[in-house]
Parts: sequence; C-alpha cells; structure tokens
Amino acid sequence: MLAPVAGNDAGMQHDPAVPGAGSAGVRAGVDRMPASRWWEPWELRAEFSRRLSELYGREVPAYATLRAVSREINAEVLESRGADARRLGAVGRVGAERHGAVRVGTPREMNQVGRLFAAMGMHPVGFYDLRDAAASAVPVVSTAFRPVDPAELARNPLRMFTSLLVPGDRRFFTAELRRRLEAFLAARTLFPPRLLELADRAIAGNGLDAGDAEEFLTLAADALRLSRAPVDRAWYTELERVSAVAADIGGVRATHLNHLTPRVLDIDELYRRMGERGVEMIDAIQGPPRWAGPDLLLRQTSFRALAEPRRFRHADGTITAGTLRVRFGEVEARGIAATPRGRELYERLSADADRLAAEAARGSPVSAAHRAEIAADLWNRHVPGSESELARADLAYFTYTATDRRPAGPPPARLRDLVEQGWVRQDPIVYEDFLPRSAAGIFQSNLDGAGSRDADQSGAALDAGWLAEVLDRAPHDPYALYDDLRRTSLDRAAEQLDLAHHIDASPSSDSSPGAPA
Ligand code: OOG
Ligand code: NI
Repeated sequence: MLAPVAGNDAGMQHDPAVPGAGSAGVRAGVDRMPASRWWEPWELRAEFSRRLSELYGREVPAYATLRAVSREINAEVLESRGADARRLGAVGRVGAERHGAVRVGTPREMNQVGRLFAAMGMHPVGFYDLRDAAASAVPVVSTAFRPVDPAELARNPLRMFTSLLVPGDRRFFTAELRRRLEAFLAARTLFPPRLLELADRAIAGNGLDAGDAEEFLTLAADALRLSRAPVDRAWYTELERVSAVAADIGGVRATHLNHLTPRVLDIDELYRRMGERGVEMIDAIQGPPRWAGPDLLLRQTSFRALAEPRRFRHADGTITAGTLRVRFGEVEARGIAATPRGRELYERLSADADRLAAEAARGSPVSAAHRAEIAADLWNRHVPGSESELARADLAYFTYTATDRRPAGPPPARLRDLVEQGWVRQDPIVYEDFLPRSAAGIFQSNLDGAGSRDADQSGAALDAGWLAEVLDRAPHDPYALYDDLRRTSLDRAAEQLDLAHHIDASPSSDSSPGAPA
C-alpha cells in the first residue's frame, strides 16, 4: 500500500490544484494522500518529482541549499513583483518545478527509460545533438521527456533531460573501444523487469492502483539513486581519457540522477547569494543575458560538480575509497518561448557576443562578466523590449483569450488591434524545453578534463527519425507544440468574439517591428 506522504520538505510548494482535475482529495498543500485509490500518471509524476528532490537533497547537500535559496528568492520576487512575476507561471507550479538529468548508454536503455517516463505522462520533446555543441568531448544525443499538455504542465511540469551515449561515433571511440564499451553496456541492467512491467501497466491503464504505485515509485527512484557498487578503476580511467561523460555513463553498472534543477524567478540574485554562501558556481549564467526586456527562453547556471565518495576496484582485486566529481546542482529561470524567428535572433546575438568578446580579449581568455555586458548591450539594441513588440514581430509565443469587458461596436480584424483595444488578452507561453548551447555549456563547465576527439573521423549521423525508432515513438517538435497552443487559443478567441474568420497572427498580416503603425 502506498504510505501516506509525509510533509518532510517543510515549506515546499506542493503541486497546484487544477479545478475539476485529478482524484478527489489531491489538492494543493495537502500533505497526506489517501492510501487506497487510483494514481493517475500526473500524480505518479508529482510524487516522483518530490521523491527525487528528497533523494538528491540527501545525496548532494549543496542541492538542498540551492533549493532553499531558490525558494527564498521566489517568495521575495512574488512579493515585490506580484502579478507580473506570475505571468510566467502559477506560484504553486514554480515552487514545485524542477528538471532532472539522466544519462544512459544504449538504445535499449533509452527505450526503457522512455517507458518509465511515459508511465508518468512525460513524452519525448525535441532532439539535441550535443556532440558538436561542446568544445569538450560530449558524445551524446538527447531529448527531454516532459508533459506536453498545458493542463498536465500545470499539474506538475517535471521534465527529464535524457542523454544517450553514442559509442559508434568514431571521433571519440576507436572500433576496439566501442566493442568493449558496447559489451560492457549490454551486460548491465539499469531498470529491473518488475519496474518496466509496472511502467507498461501504467501506460496501458492510464495509472496504477495504490499498491502498484508505491512499488513503481520506489523502484523508479532506486534506479536513479547513486550506486554503492565499486567502480572498476582501470576501465573508468580509460573511458575518462576519452570523455568524462562517457566514463560517467559507461564506466559504471548503474545510472543515476546527474542533477536536479529548481526554477528560480531571479537567477542573477540567486547566483550572487549562492556565492555569498560559499558555494562555488560556474563562471557564467548560460543563455540570454540579463537585459531590459522580458525574460525569454531559458537562463541556467550551476555549482561545480562536487567530489563524492565512491569505492574503486583495482586490477589486483583490492577495493579502495576514492572520490568522483560528476554530479552537480543547476538552477534555471524560464522565460517566454521563442518562435523560430526569435530563436534565430537569439543564436545570432549569441554568436555575435562570442565574437565581440573574443575580439576584445585579444587572445586572452574571455571574461564571463565582459561577455555578459556585451550580450546585454546587443540585446538592448536588437531585441524588442516589450511583450507586445515581441508578439508583433513574431519573435515569441503567446496565447490569446477574449476578455469579459469588451469595448462597444464590432471587433477590429487585426490581432494587434484586438489586443490594443482590449478585446483579447495576450499571455506569454513559457519555454518548456532546453537550449543545446546551454546544455553543452553546462556539461562542459563541469568536466575536469576536455577528453579527446579525432577530428579526422566523421560522426555517426543521428537525427530525430533515428531517435523515434529507438523510442518506438516520434519525439514532438517543440515549435509545433507552441504553435498549436497559440493557434488553438486564437481559434477559441475568434469563436468567443463571434468572428466568422480566423484571427491571423502572422506578422505579414500585422505590422512588423519598426514599421509605421
Ligand atoms: C545534461 C546537461 C543539460 C540542461 O539543463 O541543459 C541539461 C547532463 O548533464 O546530463 O541538463
Ligand atoms: Ni539541466
């Protein structure tokens, strides 16, 4: 039977209530869940997220500090910025929000972890190829498992950034090392058959009864717990020379949560306060700079991987105590989702900032603070500084809702006029995904060695279609998801306003930025 959930994460925001949704008795702020009832996928997800947070807080104490500081800052920002801060997420959601990162070694393991997450209502979104995104050796491709439906995101938005090792990439692995690595990976079991059986049952039946739910959640969290089994020293070191990420994935017989990332409403303040508390952070905040306009996309930073005790087995059979630095703590601030145009602008300005910072440094290492200044200046000059301008230039995604208090007379045709005259309200869509540049930066900044790469070899070509075969289902295209939200809201608004036609939000039928109104 599922044990009542104790409120041992005092002060933690519980998952928000969704009116009319979920089983009776599961509400925001309710610590105790009835023991015998049906567990829907979202409840499994919310409880899994809570258990992971507890587990990681025990395993990596600096994470508990990060969580506490995030909570402190979120409360302050909500107090000082109120409704404005809530535009990017309901209070309950932001407090409960986190993403995890896991890494697996084979397509089979990827398929299995996908079933585990599907049982909790999390689906693959996006395809990230980090092999070329990092200067260090990061031989993985990734996807993010997350809820895709807005109501599901509101219930609990847990996402898992999941990376799959590519032993077949000849830039990193010789044919001989690949053979041994694949043999090692084929011989291990990350997810016990019983866990997968329960996952499949939850997928088929849309949830689990209380007894199965408890067993499923226990086995699922155990699968991501740091293993105490001794690590083969020689094998780990051999892989580490190629890539620290490869060693973390393929040098051990289990997987583990690599990090767990809370969401914070002011990441610059968090960065400062963690420093004050003596936690050494990486030298930059990844993603867009702090600038004058609204939060866009995703900004992330992390504290450096900490030395954790591990046991090592040596060639002569002896076991010694040692440490590994692999797991870290990350925190993120989420902003408005960018359209393909907005994303292009982001990539262009990032590249410009890199170039200008490198030029200014004249061969010396680029200072992160100086690069941030340059980036902020570029953003302030080239990115429209308000939500309405971002929407009009089709740089970011919004939803539209007909208001209750509408002006007299017939509604205008253009979306822009509908918004400006108060017929429809425009609300930002939060970015729910990741940025490959930032992901690579996070991986890289936490690696001790750069590893090695043979640039004469070419990489194995992998894409979203290949990942679809691995997972037995196609990853969602994130843009299609955001676009669908915008489109659906526009259609509903048109209906509510009794407009015979659709509302066209495309910038061509509206004005572009800078054009005379
Ligand atoms: C994943 C790194 C990427 C993010 O937030 O961009 C990531 C990993 O370290 O396994 O988590
Ligand atoms: Ni992360």
